[in-house]
Amino acid sequence: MSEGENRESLENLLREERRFAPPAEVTANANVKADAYERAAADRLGFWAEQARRLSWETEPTEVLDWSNPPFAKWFQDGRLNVAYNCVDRHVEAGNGDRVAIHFEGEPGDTRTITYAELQKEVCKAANALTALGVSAGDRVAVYMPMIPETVIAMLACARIGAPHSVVFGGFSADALTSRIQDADARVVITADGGNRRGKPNALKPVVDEAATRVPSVEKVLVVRRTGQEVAWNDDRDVWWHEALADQPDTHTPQAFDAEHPLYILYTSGTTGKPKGILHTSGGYLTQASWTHHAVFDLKPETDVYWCTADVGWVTGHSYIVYGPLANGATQVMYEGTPDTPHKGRFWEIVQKYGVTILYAAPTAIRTFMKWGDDIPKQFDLSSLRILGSVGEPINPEAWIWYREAIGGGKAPIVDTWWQTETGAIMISPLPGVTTTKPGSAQRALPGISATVVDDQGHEVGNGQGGYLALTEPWPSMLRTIWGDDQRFIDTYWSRFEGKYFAGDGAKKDDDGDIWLLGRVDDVMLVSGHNISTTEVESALVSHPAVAEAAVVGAKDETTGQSIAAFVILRGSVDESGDLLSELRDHVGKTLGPIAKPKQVMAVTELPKTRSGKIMRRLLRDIAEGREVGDVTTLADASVMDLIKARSQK
Ligand code: 6R9
Repeated sequence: MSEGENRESLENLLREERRFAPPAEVTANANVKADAYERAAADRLGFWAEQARRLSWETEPTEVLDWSNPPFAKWFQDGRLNVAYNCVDRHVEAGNGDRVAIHFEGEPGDTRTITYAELQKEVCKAANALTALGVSAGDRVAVYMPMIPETVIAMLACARIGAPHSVVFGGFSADALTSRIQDADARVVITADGGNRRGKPNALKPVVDEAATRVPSVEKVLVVRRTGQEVAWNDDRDVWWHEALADQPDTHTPQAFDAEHPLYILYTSGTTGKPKGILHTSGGYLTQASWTHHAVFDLKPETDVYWCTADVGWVTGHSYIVYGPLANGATQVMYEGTPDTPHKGRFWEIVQKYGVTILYAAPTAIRTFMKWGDDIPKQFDLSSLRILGSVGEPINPEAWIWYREAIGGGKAPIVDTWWQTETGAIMISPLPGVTTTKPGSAQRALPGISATVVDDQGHEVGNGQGGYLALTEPWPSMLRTIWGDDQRFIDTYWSRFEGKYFAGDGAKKDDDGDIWLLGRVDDVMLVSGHNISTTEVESALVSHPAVAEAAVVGAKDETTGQSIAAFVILRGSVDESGDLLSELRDHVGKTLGPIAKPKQVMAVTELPKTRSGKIMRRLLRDIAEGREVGDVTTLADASVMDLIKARSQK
């Protein structure tokens, strides 16, 4: 390797030796066993053809993959199916209409129980209502909703009539909503008066009103009444959801669509540039969403109670609240609000109340619970939990251990699932009945998935080395393109390494060949010629008992190129002092080596995060380099930056 190449690959700093074998009873009853890896390796396409048979097809596909025009994949292309039929009707037809599909828990404490039979009726009515509003197959529908059952019903109704939905986070601004409506050219928007957040109604309709004024092509706005708050009304354009559905029959004949028919567009902001409309299609997407949900969460639809705490506006909500679990006939919990309303034990109260067995949450939430302390989950009976999932960011080993001990009773296996909006479904994860887990590592590509770590030249690195995560074979739920921009699709994902998908994440292989995700490559720090991962330095900081959360960035430095600036949230009871901050620097030095020692450590009370809980390091870089703070429109709470700025000027 030349010096240049050497400089480009990530240093391998963190050592984590703890190991956890799967519990014997999970292994004995696991949906997917160790042999799946060998079967899939021997015949990858045959493996996916087998998984496609989990679905009900109107016309069974005979062809698995057409990769004759890479990177434009076609999966199961001569198959035809209806996605909503697969998620709802077939369970009713199989005699499971009385099974609960959704236990809804509103933030104010109101509840609804919706069986599969009831869900079918609602989806049919909504599909009929959309058709009556003039929506037909291929038309795009924007969905701007709180976390309520109507959101799921709206998405399934769109899928049922072949109208791709574009769900926009209920927290995004009118600007963000406007650009997404425009880009997808949606003429119908489904929204609500508002949702409940932090103990009060949070208005949504005014944001849609503003967007609709700016995009005159919006013809109809369908409005769910959730909070009952006052709304402005445009008689030509606005329609109440309950009125539109009231007149409609509760039956609807599902039409089959081609496997490659567009199912949805979901915008991902990335770090720069205009948001990318990630396009997902039907047959391959649903196959992988369904199979991964079955395999990774080991779902037993008759007995499990599953809860994914994500917002539906994030891809995690699409694949692991709507399409995967419902395709599998799961019973799930859906919660409208925030984890600390009305009290900090809300999540655990819900787990206890419904007997949740499988919980899927984000590291940001886990670190927050850790900061609030063990005493809170201890007040609830969490013994029903048997599988714990993590998604969205690398999970720091200390947070992983806390999750396992304080929430999982020291026995529930943790599945750290790596994937992206673009991948559509989980790609790298332990299997709960198979994998001996390692805190902080997503470990291994799932059966049927080909992932590896490559160097700057695109060559696979050896064990113990770092580089870039790449996917080396197409997969069923892969994005098909960026909506309206094939060239950007090629440039963004398929041009960095010949013939491979570039995920944009740094990664390393450990001595066993297991994969550790190291953060976005845009965030990697270059200190005196060494590429250092944000994840590893943050994990080292979080492993100090005084630290609850940490974010690090590389700031311009005259002598070392970049130096490491750390922002830490201290645990509740800790007293912040100059001594402690220098102790933290030394702690990182001892854990990872002197090269990773932060030059500055700043104690803060909040970190800037997106709605899906990802730390926005670019904003912290602005602070560390003393610049004006950049675009904050996708922050969950934009006021956080003022707090941090005020601290940094002290
Ligand atoms: C599902 C989702 C994708 C990016 C991805 C990576 C990070 C997600 C992770 C993880 C380490 C995990 N990411 N899961 N990093 N370990 N288990 O999050 O989709 O919002 O598109 O984000 O999130 O950086 O590239 P999306």
